[in-house]
Amino acid sequence: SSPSHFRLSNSSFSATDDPAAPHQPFVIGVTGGTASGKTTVCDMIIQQLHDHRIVLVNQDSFYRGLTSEELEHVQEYNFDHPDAFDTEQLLHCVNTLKSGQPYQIPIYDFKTHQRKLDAFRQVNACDVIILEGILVFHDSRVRDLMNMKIFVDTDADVRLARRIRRDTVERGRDVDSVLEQYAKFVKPAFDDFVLPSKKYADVIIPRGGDNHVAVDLIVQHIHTKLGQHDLCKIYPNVFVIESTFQI
Ligand code: UZR
Ligand code: MG
Repeated sequence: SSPSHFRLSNSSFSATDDPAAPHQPFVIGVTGGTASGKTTVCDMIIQQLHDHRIVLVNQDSFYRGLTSEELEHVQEYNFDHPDAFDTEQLLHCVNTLKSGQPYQIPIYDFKTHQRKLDAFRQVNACDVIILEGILVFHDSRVRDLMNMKIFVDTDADVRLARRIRRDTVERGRDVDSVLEQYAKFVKPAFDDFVLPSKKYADVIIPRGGDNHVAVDLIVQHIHTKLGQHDLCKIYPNVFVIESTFQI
């Protein structure tokens, strides 16, 4: 390479704040009530961070498949309770990705309430992990893996309206069953588990995906933490090496 070029690693960020520690992915947790716009906010962040390797891990993927007995009484099953998720496996997934190794994420089917037996989504080493879901702030071990915690705060009536539309159009349900489940499980679990987890947030985004200013600010912060972007702007001659992670 030309001597006029400096060589830098792209990642000045270290999750432990120890300059000698190996670089680890930056982990962002995104939570909020059902249909608050979590996935939209994540998609907007991902679009704007296109120059980094990002993996989106959705807590929904870690729903336990229901047993045949549970399936017989599916109206009684509480999908909004922390026990509905395999949190041990979620921890294993994020820890594996943080250590720079790939992971096979299960695929959950909302129509059958089962995991696909023969299919996975393979995700590879990355610079940023976004961990999204209604209860990702519930378990302190999961929270402790996060470098930045975002709570998407959208009014309950807006969320219910979206939830009805989504569950009938995308998840194969009828309006009556959505409303019944909302009153019986979704709202009480929001009050008991989701809302109390707001206190752990570093950033609270009002109005979810409609809030472009908030998403821009978050993306700027991540760029700063990851280093590369601003260095390229300030020192256009600086040569940035693609990646320093070992797979
Ligand atoms: P988001 N859920 C289902 O409707 N069916 C399932 O098989 C598994 C989960 C719902 C769950 C929760 N609750 O409110 C929602 N119910 O998915 C979480 N009832 O998904 O974060 O995208 O809103
Ligand atoms: Mg979602």
